[in-house]
Amino acid sequence: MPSIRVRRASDPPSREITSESLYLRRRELLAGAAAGLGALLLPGCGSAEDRASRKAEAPVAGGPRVPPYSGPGALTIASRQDLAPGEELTSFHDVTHYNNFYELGTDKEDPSENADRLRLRPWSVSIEGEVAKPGVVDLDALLKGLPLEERIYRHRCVEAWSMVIPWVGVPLGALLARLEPTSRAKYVELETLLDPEQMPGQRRAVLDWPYREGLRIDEAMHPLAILAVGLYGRELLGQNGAPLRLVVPWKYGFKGIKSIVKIRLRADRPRTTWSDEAPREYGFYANVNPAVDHPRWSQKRERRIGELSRRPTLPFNGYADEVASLYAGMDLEQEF
Ligand SMILES: Nc1nc2c(c(=O)[nH]1)N[C@H]1C(S)=C(S)[C@@H](COP(=O)(O)O)O[C@H]1N2
Ligand SMILES: [Mo]
Repeated sequence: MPSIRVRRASDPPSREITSESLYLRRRELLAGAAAGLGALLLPGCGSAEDRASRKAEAPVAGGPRVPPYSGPGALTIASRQDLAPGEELTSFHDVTHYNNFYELGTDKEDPSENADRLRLRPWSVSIEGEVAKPGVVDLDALLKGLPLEERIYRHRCVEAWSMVIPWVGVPLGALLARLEPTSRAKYVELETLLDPEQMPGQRRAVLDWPYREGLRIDEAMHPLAILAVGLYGRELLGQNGAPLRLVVPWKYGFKGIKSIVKIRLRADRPRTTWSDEAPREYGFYANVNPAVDHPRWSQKRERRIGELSRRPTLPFNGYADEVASLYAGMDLEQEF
């Protein structure tokens, strides 16, 4: 993030206030248009990959559900989610081609170009520290029996852009419970794969590899925190952190560590990559907070990828009702 230049789009004129019925009718029209577009894209033209991204090119607006997916890598999803009123999904193409994953390159298009270097199976995860049975576990065994849930979350990068992403994953809390944390476990530390063969970005000391992240145990147990294995109904692609990545929607995107190979329960707070790199710029908590600017840019507004205008950033990325109580009594300007 040191190399980021935030685009300064001129602020848009304030939006017209639309009555609810007008708004709902507009949603229906858009949903109808999206369905019609899908029907026109007949199979047989272009690769499956091409079709999938083209079909998703038009943002899915106001449809009650994420469009069903049955191509390669389709996941069996136990519970699906409706799209919140007024929310539009960011297109599959944008979600998979505008990425931050410095191990695969520092430009936004680099991760999608380098993702095929990752060997996603077999994949093992080292379970360490304050747990009943530490050890190295195969990923499929680790997740076995945990029903996959679809979670449509806003994603707010610290660089002041955002997306709406239909993740597929399991609650982090459910997985941690399985590991039987000891009473001394107060924090969770997560680590990304270290392998310059698969991750060419690690050949340069852009960051202190491997990428590390962490959460307080109560944050980790919060029902909104998930480990994602997919998005848009299908297995994660390498660029999004396959085969296992963290999603904590009320925090800046850099907390969402990708391609996880280690989960360590700890009594003390773990060091984390970005906060070690620039402690004044990236805190341990990294809760989305429009009242605390990044030292080099404002956090008051954000650009939703695929849209022209910028929108206000919401405290805790709009999840304050669910998560603000985790931080009761804390000074969020100091502990950012
Ligand atoms: N290992 C690792 N995890 C990472 C990053 C990274 O560079 N390396 N970038 C972070 C940042 S800054 C963001 S915004 C999100 C981006 O996730 P996405 O590309 O799936 O949208 O991943 C986060 N996780
Ligand atoms: Mo980010």
